[in-house]
Amino acid sequence: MDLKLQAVRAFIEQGDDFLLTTHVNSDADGLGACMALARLLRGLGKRADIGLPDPPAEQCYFLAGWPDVHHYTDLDLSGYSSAIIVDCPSLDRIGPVRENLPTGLRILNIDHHHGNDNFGEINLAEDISSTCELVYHLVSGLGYEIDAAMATQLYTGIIFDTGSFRFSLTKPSTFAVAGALVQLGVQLDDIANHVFGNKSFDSVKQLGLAIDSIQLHLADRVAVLHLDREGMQAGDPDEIVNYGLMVKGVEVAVLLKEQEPQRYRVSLRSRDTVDVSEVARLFGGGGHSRASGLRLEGEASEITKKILAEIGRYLA
Ligand SMILES: [Mn+2]
Repeated sequence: MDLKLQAVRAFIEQGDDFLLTTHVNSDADGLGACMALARLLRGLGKRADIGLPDPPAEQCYFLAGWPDVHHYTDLDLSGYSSAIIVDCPSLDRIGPVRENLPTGLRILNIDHHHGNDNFGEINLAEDISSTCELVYHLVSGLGYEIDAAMATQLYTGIIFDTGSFRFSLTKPSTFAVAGALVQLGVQLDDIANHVFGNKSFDSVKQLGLAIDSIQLHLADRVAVLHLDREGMQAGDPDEIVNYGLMVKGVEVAVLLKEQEPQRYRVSLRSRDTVDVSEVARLFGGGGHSRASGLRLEGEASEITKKILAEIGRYLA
């Protein structure tokens, strides 16, 4: 792992005001990493603000620094000379924040997505469980202190992105980092309760709707779940797609989410054999080999047909 420690140290030492942001529809990994880095920078006497393209990931509400998480329009972006952009394979993932970045901004890109396009002055893109794991390696490599609050921010991102250490990108190093974070004072059960046991009544009902919609295709190896406009009223539930993989024999799960009339965000999850990032890229999306996403417009039945045709080519 090349952490480019000297370059990152210079980037931090030479900047005074840092903007931190992550992808649209932020999650606990991206936001946890932003929160940990903001805490680090403030501890060093720097100005560090988190400005997100849309509402923050709710799983992070209990973390230190939550009241300081802003929508980007609440900040004057022209006032920053440095930015740290996390958990994004490309700059367009930060949505409307991108057009509002000041010219001459120095960018540090910290990410763990396959196919990161190396935007930014310094790029740390590693094949690793989570951006939060990468941030741990970086902060400890630089020799900065990690307190219990920062450890909690990082641990939250790690358990979120690894599905509690279940997904294939979970490596021995992930457990080593988690062990170190527990040593630093992380309360495992408390975090799990906040992250996984804190859903609204409406979002649990939404899960029921999605499960009720499940259909199997391609010799029962692909599960498709569908939430229409009405089903989406409780919010955008990325993790529901994983329920498709609970079905025995299913290799790929697909969740269609109708965000605007006939405009869908589609989440893909793969158990083992299919690289769903390749499928997503065929439609202009992206992600990881086991978890990816894309957007398509049209009727749900047509979208399902198109995606199944491509998945079918990968299901040998
Ligand atoms: Mn991530």
